Amino acid sequence: MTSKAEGFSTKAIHAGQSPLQWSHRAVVPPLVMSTTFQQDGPAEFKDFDYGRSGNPMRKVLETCLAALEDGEHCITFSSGLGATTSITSLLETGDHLLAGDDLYGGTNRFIQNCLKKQGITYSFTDMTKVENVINAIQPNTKMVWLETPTNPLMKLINIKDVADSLKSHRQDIILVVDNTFLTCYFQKPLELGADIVIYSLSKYMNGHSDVIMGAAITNKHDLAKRLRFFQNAMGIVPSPFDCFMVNRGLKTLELRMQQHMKNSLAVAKFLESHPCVERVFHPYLPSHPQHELALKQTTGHSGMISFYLKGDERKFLKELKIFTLAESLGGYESLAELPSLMTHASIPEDMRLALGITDKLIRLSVGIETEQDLIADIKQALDACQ
Ligand code: P1T
Repeated sequence: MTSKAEGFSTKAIHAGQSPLQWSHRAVVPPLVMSTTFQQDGPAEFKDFDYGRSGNPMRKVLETCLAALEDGEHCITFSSGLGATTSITSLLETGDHLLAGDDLYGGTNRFIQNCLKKQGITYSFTDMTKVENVINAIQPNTKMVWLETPTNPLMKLINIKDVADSLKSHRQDIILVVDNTFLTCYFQKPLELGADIVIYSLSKYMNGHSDVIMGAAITNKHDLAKRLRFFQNAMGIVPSPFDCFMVNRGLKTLELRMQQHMKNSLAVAKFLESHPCVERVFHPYLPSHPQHELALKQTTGHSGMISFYLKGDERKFLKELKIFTLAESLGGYESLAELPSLMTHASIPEDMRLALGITDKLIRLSVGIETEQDLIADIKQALDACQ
């Protein structure tokens, strides 16, 4: 691809995928399943030697993902939590990790259980106020970890403010931003000062709820080199077939995200108007406390909404016909779930309740079905749960 082609979808379709790269000129990147590659002599190989260390399809996907993020290096992993394992392996015994207080339940559980075993300490703080971050920094803090918007409360964290004040304070702290909820189509954390962007590619990036995968993207060569080493040495690699699927999913990321945005805003506005709904969280609603920051920091929002229900939550979830009751998010299909019992059940109860993750908090992943059908489905379930 020439350097002039800079449109998002042009990059998604062409970056690192010129048919000139392979002798048969296939337009769709070839899926190579081979786990090993012939060598001319011992340790004399071309691009690949063994499938865990690298393979053609993974290289295509990583090149495309780096281009979409406007980043230099992308390293993929067998899941989002695999990426988390690798990134936190940059820490040493005795280091401290400071994390946002509202995170995906699995990430929270990882921090509270797996880091301790390695002698790494951690604390959580509400990062919606940048001064909280600075006040919580300890002499041994080596990493700051945040999601924005947060899962499941859709709180926003000002990435640039956090990055600027961290760097003016201490240069050696690695700022990690989980961009799973918005993707590089709506938010570019590296441009705002993050050192590493982490993804669960299982969500919007793949977009079809049929692959579990994660990625780390960075402009820092030293960090990339170490993450690449962990990817291979720890063996947390994605399969060539899954890489093919995610690369294919990226082709429609722009179209899907536009439709997720349109549908989620329509559903959010409808929810706000319904008497059975207490409060709605969607950053592009003017009622969102950080709506101004959303307009400044992002170019749109995905299909993620959470809201407090006044009625019976089990009845509401049972009545839904088009929305499926299931964990996960970011696929073309609409999903609904109850974070307190599902995605965030692993968070200690006191922490969950202090955050406001009660049994009345419902999370929606609004898909790309027809807008009117989604609203009609929500309406009949709300009407029935009063
Ligand atoms: O599931 P996995 O690919 O390992 O990704 C973990 C992960 C990381 N970061 C965020 C923001 C996430 O939402 C997730 C996974 N989340 C769900 C499965 C969920 O339903 O919220």
